[in-house]
Order: sequence, then C-alpha cells, then structure tokens
Amino acid sequence: MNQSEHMVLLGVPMDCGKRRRGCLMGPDAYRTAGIAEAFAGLGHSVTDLGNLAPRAYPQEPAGDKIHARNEVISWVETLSDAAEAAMAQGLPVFMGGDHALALGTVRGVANYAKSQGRPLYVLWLDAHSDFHTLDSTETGNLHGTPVAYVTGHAGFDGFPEVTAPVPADNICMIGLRSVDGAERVALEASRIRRHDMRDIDEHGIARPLQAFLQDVAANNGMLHVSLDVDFLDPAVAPAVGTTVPGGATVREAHLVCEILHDSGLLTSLDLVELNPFLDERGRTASLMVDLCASALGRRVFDRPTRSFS
Ligand code: HAR
Ligand code: MN
Ligand code: MN
Ligand code: MN
Repeated sequence: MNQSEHMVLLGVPMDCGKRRRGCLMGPDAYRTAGIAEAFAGLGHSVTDLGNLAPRAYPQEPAGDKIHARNEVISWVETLSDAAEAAMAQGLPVFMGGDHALALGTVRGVANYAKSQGRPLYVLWLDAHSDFHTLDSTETGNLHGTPVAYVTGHAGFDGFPEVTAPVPADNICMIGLRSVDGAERVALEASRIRRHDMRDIDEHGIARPLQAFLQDVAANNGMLHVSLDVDFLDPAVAPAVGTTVPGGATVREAHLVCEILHDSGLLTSLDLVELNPFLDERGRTASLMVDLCASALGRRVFDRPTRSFS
C-alpha cells in the first residue's frame, strides 16, 4: 500500500495544560528535526500552516483549582476550528504542545467525522489515561483530562459543548502505566479498551492494535492517533516532563506506526508533550519524527500482500 497523502502541519505551542514549561518549543523542534522533509521524502505533499495561537481570553480567576482554565478554553476553540478545517484539506499533524491540545483537536476532528457521516476512533498512545474530569483531577492540570472531555463527561464548566462525543467503545489506550485512582475507577466503569504495559509484555503490542484497527475498518471509521512522548520509555525519549519508567521500546513504537501505515486508516495525528528544553541533542524530537515517517510509509522492505500457506 503506497497511498500518497496531503500532510497538513499545524504548530500548537500550547504550554498551559500543566505547570512545567517548555512544550511551547515543540513545533519548532519537529521542524528542526525535519518532519516536513521526512514526509516529502516518502512522496507526500506537505503544507506547514505555521503556529496557531489562542484568541484573547479573560484573566484567570485567583485561586482556581484548575490551572489556566481560560487559556485552555481559548485554545480549545481555536484548535477545534483549525482541526475541522484541516481535515477537509488532508491529513493534519498537530505538533504540540502539551496533551491539553487534544481537548481541541479531537473535538474538531470528531465534528468533521460527524459531518462526513463516519464514526471517529481514537488511539491513545500514552503512559497516562488522561481521563480526569475537572472534579477528579488532583493536580488541576488539564493535560490530564482530554479523554474525559471528548467522551462527553459532565463538569467541564465554561468549556465548549462537545457536539460529537467519541463513544467509549471507539477508544483504545495502549502503553498505560500511570493511572490515578479516580481514573481507574472511571475507566473500569467505561467501555474504553485499555492495554497497560503488562499486557504488552505478555501478549505483544501488535495484537491489541490489530484487533482495534479491524473494528475501525469494519465500521468505515476515521482514525485519530494521539501520540504522547511518554508512551515511549524515558531511556529513549527523555524530553518529557512526566517520565514514567517501563515504557514502549523503540521497536514497539515503530511497529505500532508501521501497522498503522499498513492499515491505511490514519486520518489525523497529535504529537504531544515533547519538551525540547529537556532533550538531549534532539534525540527525542528525532525519534518522534522517525515514528511519524513509519506511520506514513517508511519501511525497509515491502510486506507480502498474501500469505504463502
Ligand atoms: N494523572 C496526572 C494528572 O492528572 C498526570 C497526567 C499527566 N498527563 C500527561 N499526559 N503527561 O499524559 O495530573
Ligand atoms: Mn497524555
Ligand atoms: Mn502521558
Ligand atoms: Mn491526577
């Protein structure tokens, strides 16, 4: 399979989904690591729309438990509109920025899928489940909340209504190893598919992914992938604020991306939580770009298209 895509790059220098700063440098790190050249080298056309910015927002109220609520709300509005528009042009890659950007990108992509009469599926590659509501979050950091928001959970006061909530059945999380108590209770009560690192150790990473992709294909779904740098083991991807040991290896991550490419199902992609301030000679940014290349068709050899049994 060698379909050529129109890649639409959007820089999202969002840094307000948590306290530690640096993710605002993410978009330029991806550019410096050669993301556009990597896609072009695979035969895709590429448009870089530059960096987005939130519109003006009211001052944050003093003492709010939620960090930078108004700034995030403003980003969500900007990102929803940008995502919906970019979907009509090609395959958007949202170069973050922290994971709070997914409140906006997934909301916008879901609106687009609805307009096409197709279901949206979301693959969440992350050490964390990011399934807190504004009530359950202990840190007040909104990068820990996007999955609860886009599935339509209540209590996101002041946030735009989620007009096309993603059904829990359509979400698959792979890589989990840091899930807070309230998130675990909520996940266990939901139909979200969740694969922790023990699952991956015991059964491999290909099987749960292929089962999910089969469902996406059977339902003519669109597929949004949200790739958090901390999905990867911090030994190979140190440039992230929330490192958790025991993450995916370089090969496991490439295999996920290679299988995604072979499926032909990918329709949009978030790259989140890269903090270039914490990187070592650009190695994390370069690894993320290499993974993107695998997801868009880079390979050593073509795979046989039929079995020989
Ligand atoms: N669960 C923790 C919290 O709510 C940590 C969330 C960290 N999230 C990310 N993205 N780094 O996955 O604050
Ligand atoms: Mn995350
Ligand atoms: Mn994470
Ligand atoms: Mn938490």
